[in-house]
Amino acid sequence: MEKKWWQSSVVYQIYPRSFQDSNGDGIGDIPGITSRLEYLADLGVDVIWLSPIYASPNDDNGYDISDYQAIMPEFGTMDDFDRMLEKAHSLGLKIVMDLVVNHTSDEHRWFREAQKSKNNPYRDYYIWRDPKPGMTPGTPGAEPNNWGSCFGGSAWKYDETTGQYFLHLFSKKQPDLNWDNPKVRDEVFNMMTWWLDKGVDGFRMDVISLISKPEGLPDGVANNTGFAGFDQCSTGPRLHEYLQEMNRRVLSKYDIITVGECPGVPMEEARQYANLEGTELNMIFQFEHMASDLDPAAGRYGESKLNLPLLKAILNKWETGLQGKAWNSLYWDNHDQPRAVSRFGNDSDEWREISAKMLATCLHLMQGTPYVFEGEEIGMTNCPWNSLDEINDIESRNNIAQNLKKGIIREDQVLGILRRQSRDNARTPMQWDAGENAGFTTGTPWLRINPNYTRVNVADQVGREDSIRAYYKQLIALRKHSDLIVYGDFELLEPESESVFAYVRTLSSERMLVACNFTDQMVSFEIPEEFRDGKRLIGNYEASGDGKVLRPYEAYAVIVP
Ligand code: TEU
Ligand code: CA
Repeated sequence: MEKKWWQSSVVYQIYPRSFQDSNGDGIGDIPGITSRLEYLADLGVDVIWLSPIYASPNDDNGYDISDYQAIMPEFGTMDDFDRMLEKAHSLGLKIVMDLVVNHTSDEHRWFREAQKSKNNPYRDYYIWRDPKPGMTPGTPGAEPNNWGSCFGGSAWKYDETTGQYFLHLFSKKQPDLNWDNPKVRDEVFNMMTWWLDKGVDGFRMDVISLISKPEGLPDGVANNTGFAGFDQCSTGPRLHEYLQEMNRRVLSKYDIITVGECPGVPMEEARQYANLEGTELNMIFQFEHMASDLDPAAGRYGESKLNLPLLKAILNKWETGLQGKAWNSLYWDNHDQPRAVSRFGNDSDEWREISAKMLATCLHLMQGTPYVFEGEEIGMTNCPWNSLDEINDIESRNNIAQNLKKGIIREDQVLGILRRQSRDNARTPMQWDAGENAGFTTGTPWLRINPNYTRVNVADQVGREDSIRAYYKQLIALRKHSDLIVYGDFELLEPESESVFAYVRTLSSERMLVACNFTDQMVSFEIPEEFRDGKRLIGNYEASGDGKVLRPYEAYAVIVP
């Protein structure tokens, strides 16, 4: 396999709104990021993925863009961006932008124009349809099909001015772009080229799997959570054509990293999106493991419980299914998901540090490019929300309301679901120290700061050799000097075990065993004979065990030449 720099890289995701405020308005910003670049360089990551920083009315916190070539005023100026980019590059850090082109904000100039009339030159930048024949426009049932928005309700909004509906798979203020229109593709490709010519090092592509809509926009299979349409839109008829055109006209001209966010994409499609010939993207985020603990009837905003055999089966499927055919990404969480240590580990004071290190060992020693979400490296946890009023996230608020209305959940379940599942668990401000507002802001933070910031913060961990952050540094450094970790084949051991996640990596004669205990109990795990006298690469307990058991949340890696 031809080696590429992004295959041995580690990516760190910043949610700018919550990372570091520099001017006391309680909102993270670009100068704040610039002031923390040395912290990231010291961690050893190679690439920083910035969630959107473009002009936006923030209906979906920046994923609703009103100008792709302007910086959101709350985050700073284009000069601030240029200074950050230059300093990042001087520290050997690459900057990846979040490309959100399945939809724009309804405040984008294009949509403002499109809304004016049916024959406006920008009308066909978006997806407009007449009301269902015989139905009263604007009333339930008159929508062009049964598609639901990911944020609750119908995926269609009626526009009185022109008597038509427009499609929005996300919020009403995020109208979907019409990628079948070559003018839209030209606009997007020109914008991408503009950012790449400024020196950015790649793109994370927001729901890129949804940009090609099916002919005739047929009804989808309505599921309990109401979001029909995903099944129809995921990897639509011209998706690969559009990505290959994007690659030909833009991506192939630069030495960059690209990752597509692809909810609902099956293996055979993923092999095409992330093929090793490089005709589309470098890699994708698959989502299957993100549903491994969910109740299918209620979806994201219902009850959830870790199912380790299922989680292992899914990760094994993606490790072996892409091996030698396409490149994998590895992640436990991001700005849309609950915090990893709360969801897959144990966020009690007793077990938080050891289980966070176990999760990091399990993920970072698999095959693929690992992603670290801001705060994951210090074991930040879900937040003990007191009420729905504290929640900012449009998806949480709308889906909880919808599930309550449909009787899928009860009122007395809401707080527990928010504390386990809300996207805001990932969006509480970064915990830098035990001082005022966790060192995030001198003002009033835009979102509640997790009260455990006095115990979980960067200052407590930088310089402490047994900290989670020090462990992440070790893991990240390992990847830099090991083709076995980057390219080795993956083989799952003990698939049925409900407590142990163990696997072997192989590259020519070198083999590595990784063993992880996902429970707070001591469990039996006989180290395979061939690894008995192997060299311990890393472990989250001071000394190695006896090779017959795994202590609570124990993780280690052993290598044999
Ligand atoms: O998320 C896409 C997506 O599928 C979301 O539904 C996400 O996976 C979901 O929140 C999980 O429950 C992307 C962005 O990451 C997200 O922040 C945006 O809200 C969304 O697209 C629309 O741009
Ligand atoms: Ca600020």
